[in-house]
Amino acid sequence: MTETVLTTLVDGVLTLTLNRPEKLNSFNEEMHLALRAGIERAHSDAAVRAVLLTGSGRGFCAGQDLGDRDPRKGGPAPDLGHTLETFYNPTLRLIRNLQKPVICAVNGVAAGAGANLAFACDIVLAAKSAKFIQAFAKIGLVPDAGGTWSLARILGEPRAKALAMTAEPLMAEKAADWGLIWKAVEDEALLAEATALASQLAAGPTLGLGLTKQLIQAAATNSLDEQLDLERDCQRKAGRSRDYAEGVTAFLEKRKAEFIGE
Ligand code: LHQ
Repeated sequence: MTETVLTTLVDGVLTLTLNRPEKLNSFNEEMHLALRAGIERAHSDAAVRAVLLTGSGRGFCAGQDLGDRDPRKGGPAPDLGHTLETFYNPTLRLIRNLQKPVICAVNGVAAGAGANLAFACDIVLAAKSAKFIQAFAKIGLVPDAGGTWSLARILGEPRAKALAMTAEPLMAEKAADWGLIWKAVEDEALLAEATALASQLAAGPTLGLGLTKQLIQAAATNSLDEQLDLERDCQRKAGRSRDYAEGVTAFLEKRKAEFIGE
């Protein structure tokens, strides 16, 4: 049977490739579980120092597989809240809580929960031809997979509401202009550029990068006082890491630091 998520580990980069290209990598149960297993591995496997998430074929991810619950078949209405609680929400939380960088390479259309999955990642690169669509309004749903949270925080209410209510596609370059993603790159360059970035981060001071992620995420809800305290605590941890000692030693010896991630 074809694997719904292709997994490789090279030089500390765990690449997870959504792999249902004929369905634009929309999520069925199997792909949900496979993606979650990949992120769980990133949590537990010290050899993983960065994650790269991308899609195979011409799309990144078209959200939930709508064929899975065909209303024409009749029966009671599905409990979509249960689907979120069981599948999407645990994965979103795992990505946000992972103390390692998660890079997303959006290789093509990202629709519905597929778009919002990308926005949950730490650094998002997208092919210039890629577009982001809050497709939910077209099928009577609300944005999920953290979309209302990300869009409102990153874009503010006016743009978040317009994107969500119109389901108008947002092209990659505009998404970058609006600060929703890190950058839009030429289609042919996407994978190489995203892999190079992931490799660079995987060779970085993983503990410090993880703490940096934690700090920036906490800033949205912390007061300045709380954030200053948290920075103190995180810097204390970072200052005790082997990578800090190596970084300063390498600087003094005028050589490139060799971080081990601890
Ligand atoms: C698909 C899908 C798809 C199945 C393309 N399903 N086959 C959470 C809780 C529980 C349930 C509900 O959902 C959620 C969260 C969500 O994500 S809701 C939002 C679900 N996603 C959408 O509404 C997007 C649906 N797809 C589209 O609007 C279009 O396919 C886009 C705009 C993504 C791409 O358009 P095109 O480039 O024109 O491609 P296409 O439409 O021709 O799609 C290619 C194939 O992929 C096609 O199959 P076929 O056999 O005809 O070649 C589509 O049926 C299939 N596909 N999305 N979500």
